[in-house]
Amino acid sequence: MKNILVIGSTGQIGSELTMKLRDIYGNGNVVAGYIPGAEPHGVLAESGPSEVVDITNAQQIAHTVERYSIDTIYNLAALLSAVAENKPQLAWHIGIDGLMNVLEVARERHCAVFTPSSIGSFGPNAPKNGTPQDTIQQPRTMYGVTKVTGELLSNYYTLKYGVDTRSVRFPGLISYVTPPGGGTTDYAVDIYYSAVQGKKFICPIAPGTFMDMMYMPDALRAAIEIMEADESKLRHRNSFNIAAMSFDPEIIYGKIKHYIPEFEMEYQVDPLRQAIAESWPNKLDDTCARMEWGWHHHYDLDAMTRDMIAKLRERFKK
Ligand code: AKB
Repeated sequence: MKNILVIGSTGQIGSELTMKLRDIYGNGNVVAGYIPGAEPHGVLAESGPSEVVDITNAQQIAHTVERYSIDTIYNLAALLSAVAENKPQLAWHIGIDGLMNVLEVARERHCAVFTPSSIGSFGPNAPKNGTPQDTIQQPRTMYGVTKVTGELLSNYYTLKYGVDTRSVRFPGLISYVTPPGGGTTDYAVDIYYSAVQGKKFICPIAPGTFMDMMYMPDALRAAIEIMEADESKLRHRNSFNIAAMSFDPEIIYGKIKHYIPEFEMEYQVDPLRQAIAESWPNKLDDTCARMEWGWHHHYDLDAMTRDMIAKLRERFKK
């Protein structure tokens, strides 16, 4: 039985991953780590233990790992790409100084560590279509710089100290539960909220800009399956390309319009997000994840759209 600490448990991924981990490993065995001001609420607060764990505070991490005999840490603390571009020093402090704290505690107390990377770890010099697992990673954003550094640092701790570090490069994640804050792919979440609420969507990303995307249930499964994977079969660790679908704003708009014909969209391109999006791949090649640990996605754009619309209609009673 695992004892798990989720750092960043109230964020976009953490709020759902913590609950899924509790379903699998038991409510009492999954600690929701949070920072003051982002406390867990509702079922997340009531279903299991929670502790203040600021990733920039090594003592808080060590104390919680000790107190709950933690053996696995999901490190989800990060600033998303557009926010990180406006606060690069803070993005480094959380993404890399924070990761170093986690890895040091993991080394001393023999924990496995999952730290997500991203499609943002690639830059304009990587092949755009079918971006390979192992290729040039020269991002031009601070978000990407922290993601590549995080991949290398995690691999280093495995090679040097034998810490069991693993991760995946997440595409843009789409969910009806907790909204993302300050990412480049956020438009692909916001568009569903506008459609279901009967509002015209103002799209900040230009037509023709393709990015990888994934429905949250697939992303949660990936994070859990990579940590459960047979270590002897892994040739890679940090970090695996994973993919499910790739689209531009026109394609997702067309798909939603199929189910909500009156839906309207207009473009007002945000230069910062557009520049970031153009520097990222169009579509990753995730063959290595499929071969080494059996990764496969369940949701394509159509299945995701039907589910998102149904869940949001239920929420907004439309
Ligand atoms: C972002 O847009 O910053 C994230 C990501 C793709 O890593 N969703």
